[in-house]
Amino acid sequence: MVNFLQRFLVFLNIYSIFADGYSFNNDEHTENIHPFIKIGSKYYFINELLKMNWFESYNYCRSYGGELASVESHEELLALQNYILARKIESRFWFDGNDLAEEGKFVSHTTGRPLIFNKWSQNNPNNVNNEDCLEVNLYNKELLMNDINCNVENIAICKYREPNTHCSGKNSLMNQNEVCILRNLVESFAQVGHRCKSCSQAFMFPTS
Ligand SMILES: [Ca+2]
Ligand SMILES: [Ca+2]
Repeated sequence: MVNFLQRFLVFLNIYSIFADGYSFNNDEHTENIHPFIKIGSKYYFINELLKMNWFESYNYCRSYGGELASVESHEELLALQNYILARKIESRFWFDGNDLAEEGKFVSHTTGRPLIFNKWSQNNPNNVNNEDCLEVNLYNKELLMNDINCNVENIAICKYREPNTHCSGKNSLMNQNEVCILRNLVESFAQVGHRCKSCSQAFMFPTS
C-alpha cells in the first residue's frame, strides 16, 4: 500500500506539470483569447480584409488557435448572420465542412463527423462543377449554406477552439482523450486518498 501511494504522489507531480498546459477551467480560457470576440454564445475571429481558399482558411484559423467555424444550432447561425449584417460585410465565408472524401457526404474536417447543424440554401448542395467545400452566404439577408469550389477565395470565419471539458466517467476509455483519462484517474485516486487519511502519514514519511 505504501508503494502504491508513493507512486500516486509521483503521478500527481507529473500530472500537475502536465495540467499546466491543459487547464480544465473553461473560464480561464475565455479571459485572453484575442483576436476572438463573442458573437452570440461563441467566440469567433473574422478577418474582413483577407480572402483565401478553403484550405488556406482552415490553416489560418488553426494558426490562431481556432478552427474554421461550425454551428450547432440555428441560434448560433443567426448570431453570425446578425453580426455580418450589422458589419455590412459583403462577402462569402468559409465554414468547416467538405465532401472531399465522399461526394454528397459533408463532414466537419475538424471532427471527421457529419455536420451537427446545417441550413442549406435552396437546391444546395448541388455539386455544380464539383463543389466540395462549405461556405455560408447571405441570401436576402439570411445566412445560408452552399457547397462551392474549394479554391474560391472567401473570408474565413474562425471559431475559438474550446478545451475539451467533456470528461464523463460514463464514457468508455476508448472515447476519452488523454487529458480526460488523466483527470479521471487523478479524481479516482484522490477519492481513494481521501478515504485513507489515516495512512497519509505513512506514505508521506515512509519507513525503511
Ligand atoms: Ca461535392
Ligand atoms: Ca452549390
